[in-house]
Amino acid sequence: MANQGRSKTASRKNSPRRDRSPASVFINERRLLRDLNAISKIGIGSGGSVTRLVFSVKDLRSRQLLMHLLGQAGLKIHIDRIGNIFGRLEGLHPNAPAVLVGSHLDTVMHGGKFDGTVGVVGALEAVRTLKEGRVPLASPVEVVCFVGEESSRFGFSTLGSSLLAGEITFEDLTHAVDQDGTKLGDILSNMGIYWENLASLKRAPSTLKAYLELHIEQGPILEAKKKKIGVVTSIAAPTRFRVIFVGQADHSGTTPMEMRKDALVAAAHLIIAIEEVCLKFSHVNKGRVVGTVGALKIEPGVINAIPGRAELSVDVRSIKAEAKDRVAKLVKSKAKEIARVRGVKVQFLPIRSENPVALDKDIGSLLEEICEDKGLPYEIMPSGAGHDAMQLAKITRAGMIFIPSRRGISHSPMEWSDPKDICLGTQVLLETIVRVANEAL
Ligand code: HGY
Ligand code: MN
Ligand code: MN
Repeated sequence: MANQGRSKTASRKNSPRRDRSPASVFINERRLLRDLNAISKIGIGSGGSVTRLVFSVKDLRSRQLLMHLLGQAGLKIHIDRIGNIFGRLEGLHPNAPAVLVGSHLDTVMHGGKFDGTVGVVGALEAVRTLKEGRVPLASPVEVVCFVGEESSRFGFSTLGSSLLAGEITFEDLTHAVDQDGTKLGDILSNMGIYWENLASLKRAPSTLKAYLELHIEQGPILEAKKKKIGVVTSIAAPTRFRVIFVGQADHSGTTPMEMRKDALVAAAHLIIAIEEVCLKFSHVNKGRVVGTVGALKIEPGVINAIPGRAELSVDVRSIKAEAKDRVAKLVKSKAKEIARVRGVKVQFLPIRSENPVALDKDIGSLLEEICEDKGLPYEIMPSGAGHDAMQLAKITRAGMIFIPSRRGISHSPMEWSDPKDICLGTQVLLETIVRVANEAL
């Protein structure tokens, strides 16, 4: 969903006064891009795509490299029970709530080099630079890499940050299953995480001062408007579920057309209907809604048998909760009508339904201030993509910085951001960390 944005003209309303002197240190651009390239090489495949699905060997390898880099930077490493990685830089007041800065390293299947990785490596470079420059920080600062931000493997997104925010119950994981039938709940149990101790993964909000995330826009607005920075106001949220049509597997040669109960044809009608419903909701003010069927499983899935079973994944998103819920409901009633007309059965398996999240206005004002002080053209805008910040926003003040995506492309080997923009975004992140960490406690 393209992010709608607005340029800020009038100078900002009276946000709290802060020390506005620019940071006295500058990131090491060569080192930042070196680390970005090193991590991006892990999981590289055909056509320059990157695949690091959560809990895969490639995902774990990228996290190993990150831990090596955090150690090299002299940060104190901590890993929580699900595997979220933290690299801590102590502040003048070690018991003060910490500023968390980071993102994720797992990717979609055949994804790009920048989604998530820019935010983790940018956070590392900013904090490493602050440490080297001995910049006084009242609060501690922690680089964080969250586990399983992408929903690609289990249909369940922002796993590590949701657990940290205490936002998951074991029921939520019921239908979180991958293509091979591996259940997310089983993986967690093997890690010693059960419903009884799920709450123990929650980080006490009192230990957090704020969360900051640098991320590629994954949309076309910044490039189209020739802006360098996106100040993110809110994050769209998904309602995700699986739809299973069950008809009758049969002989593709002997079964007359009028006698078929073809589950795949039913699914095809629903896929078209989802596009039609979402196009009707494409009016921005009513709350643009996007709907995607990204995965389809057919049984028996052979050339000479009529599909008896078709399972499709549905991902409906909007920045407006009521619009999203309305479309999700329409999709389900459409599926029931298709099933009735075509004489097949239909079943719905809920995965997760979340509400859009507003980010912290004060951090937003701070980001505007920094962009104005640096003379950077910026855009105030929502995010159509989901991010770990949407979970952190539930337990602390959260802010996001976007940098442009070429032609708005993401979740594809074509995903690309200009190294100059990555460096600029990282410097803005560094300045933001300093000001938030030194805000009056
Ligand atoms: O799927 C998303 O919105 C994000 O890229 N994880
Ligand atoms: Mn993504
Ligand atoms: Mn991401």
